[in-house]
Amino acid sequence: MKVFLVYVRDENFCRLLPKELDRSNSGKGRIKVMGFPPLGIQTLAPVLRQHGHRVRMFDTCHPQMQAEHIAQAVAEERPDVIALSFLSTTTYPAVKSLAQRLKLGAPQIPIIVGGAFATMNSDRILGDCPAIDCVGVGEGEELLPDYLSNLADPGSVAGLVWRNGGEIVENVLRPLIGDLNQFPYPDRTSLPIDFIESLPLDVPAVLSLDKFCTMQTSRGCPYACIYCDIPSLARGKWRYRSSEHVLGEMQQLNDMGYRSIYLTDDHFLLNRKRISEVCRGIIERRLQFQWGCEGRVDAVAVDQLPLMKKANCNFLAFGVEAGTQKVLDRLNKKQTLKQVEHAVSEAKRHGIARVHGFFVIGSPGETEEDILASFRFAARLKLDTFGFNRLCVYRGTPLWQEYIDRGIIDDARDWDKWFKCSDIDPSVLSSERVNRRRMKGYALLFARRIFGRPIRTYKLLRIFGRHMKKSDILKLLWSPFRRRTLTRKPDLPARMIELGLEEPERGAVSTM
Ligand code: B12
Ligand code: SF4
Repeated sequence: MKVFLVYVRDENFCRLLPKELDRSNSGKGRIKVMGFPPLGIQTLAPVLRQHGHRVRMFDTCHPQMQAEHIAQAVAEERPDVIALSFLSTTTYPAVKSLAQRLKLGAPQIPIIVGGAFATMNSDRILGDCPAIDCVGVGEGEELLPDYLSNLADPGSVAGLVWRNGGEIVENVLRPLIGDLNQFPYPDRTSLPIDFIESLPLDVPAVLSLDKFCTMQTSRGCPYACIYCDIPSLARGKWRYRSSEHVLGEMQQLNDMGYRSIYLTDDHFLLNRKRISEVCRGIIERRLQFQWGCEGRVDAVAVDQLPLMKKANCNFLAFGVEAGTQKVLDRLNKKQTLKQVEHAVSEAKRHGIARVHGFFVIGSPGETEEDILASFRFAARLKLDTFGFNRLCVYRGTPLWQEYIDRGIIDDARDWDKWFKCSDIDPSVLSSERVNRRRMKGYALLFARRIFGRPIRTYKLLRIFGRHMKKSDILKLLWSPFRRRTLTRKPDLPARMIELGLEEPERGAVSTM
């Protein structure tokens, strides 16, 4: 069968590399993009080929892979199935409009969608968008080939949610894949796109012009932070590929010339032994790339950090989240400030070049003083970079359920939205106050950095300065103080819209 695999992007998180930065040679017909590769479709393509299917991939970050081009390719090549892949709530409107367009041109070709948001909202999507014929819930490696073999009998495909006439049918849940080592490595060559190691921000922040890709060595996370839907997506399990399988892929990437790899694992740092095996393998094989990953501070196998450094790990991102224990506990983060300090200082002591801290502000119960405490805490830590985002709530998280229980969110009407907590929750400071505190906090943090650690700050700016214009570095430094304009702004819950409220009724709804 012929299958079109289309990755639909959130355009806030990718950019074409500006011409003036495009110094190295790309192959003929290839473009350069600052962003993350579409690992979902790159993973599924070779699996489908192994089953004997022909696959064509599209990624909407490519200027020649926009809705009209995909529609034209559908008309010319008449694939048997169109599979749309996307990650988050923010991309759903684009997926819907693409599905409608493709369906209009080729009503007989089935359209199946999958990915994190689709998994959490399968029945709602089918109820909402007639152009989409079915949703694949969860991992696609076994589900998609099964679906292709049973196009005439969708009822037999575990994990499929589909439309039987007017009725939405949810088949039995497909079990999680037991052995993640059984699949071929992702296809990173068929798309005519070279991804550049960069921060996908509104200012082009290119970190290196090295060949860059992402890789996933494990899936899931056993924790239950209230704002995260990974535990629900991965059913509370952490599953991993063997170190040999991971090293095989790393060897391939190394031989293909990749020199920068980002591990998109939800929690890479969970298993000491595995980290050790992977790192030793990288060292023994003399693999050339630099790599980075994310993880929890309490899991850092401190004794592995020297080995990680030796194995060319140059970036570590920690979910720090807050600088007060009160807020950490409210978020059910199950970590202490002491653990944060320890992990960050050990990572720096062992020479990890860039240690990043993810923070959230505007959490339930957080005061202005708590926000400032987070900035002060960040200033004390030896972090190289940090991001302070306002806490958001997505369907599938414990916080979403809490908001339903508190009467803030109406699941039936709000399911396809995402919210900044400060816009909807009366127990959260108003967005205006959060933003004001953030500006103050950033000013404090920058001042402490520049005057307290001038050499480190200079070195860091030099990393950015290698590929960025001075004016862009200034813009980047200034960006925390500017208002960001997202293509799709967060919504308000149906209840607030109905009542004509632009702010939650602070004090009127009970807090938990
Ligand atoms: C890397 C990453 C990013 C990267 C972007 C990656 C990219 N390609 O553009 C960056 C940092 C830019 C990013 C940004 C954002 N992200 Co993000 N991201 C991730 C992360 C950590 C890994 C994604 C990944 O590489 N997975 C590996 C591949 C192999 O998995 P996959 O794509 O899911 O594909 C598998 C299945 O889903 C399925 N599948 C996929 N497509 C299809 C299609 C069909 C037809 C079928 C049957 C199956 C199928 O099969 C694949 C193999 O099993 C995930 C967490 C996660 N575990 O998924 C969060 C995650 C997807 N992101 C999330 C969010 C919220 C965002 C942002 C909105 C954050 C923000 N507010 O700024 C933005 C918007 C992203 C967007 N829409 O493009 C949430 C989504 C929650 C939700 N309900 O919406 C997640 C789940 C994280 C979380 N903790 O909640 N993200
Ligand atoms: S935020 Fe991180 S630690 Fe918390 S549940 Fe999600 S993946 Fe796990």
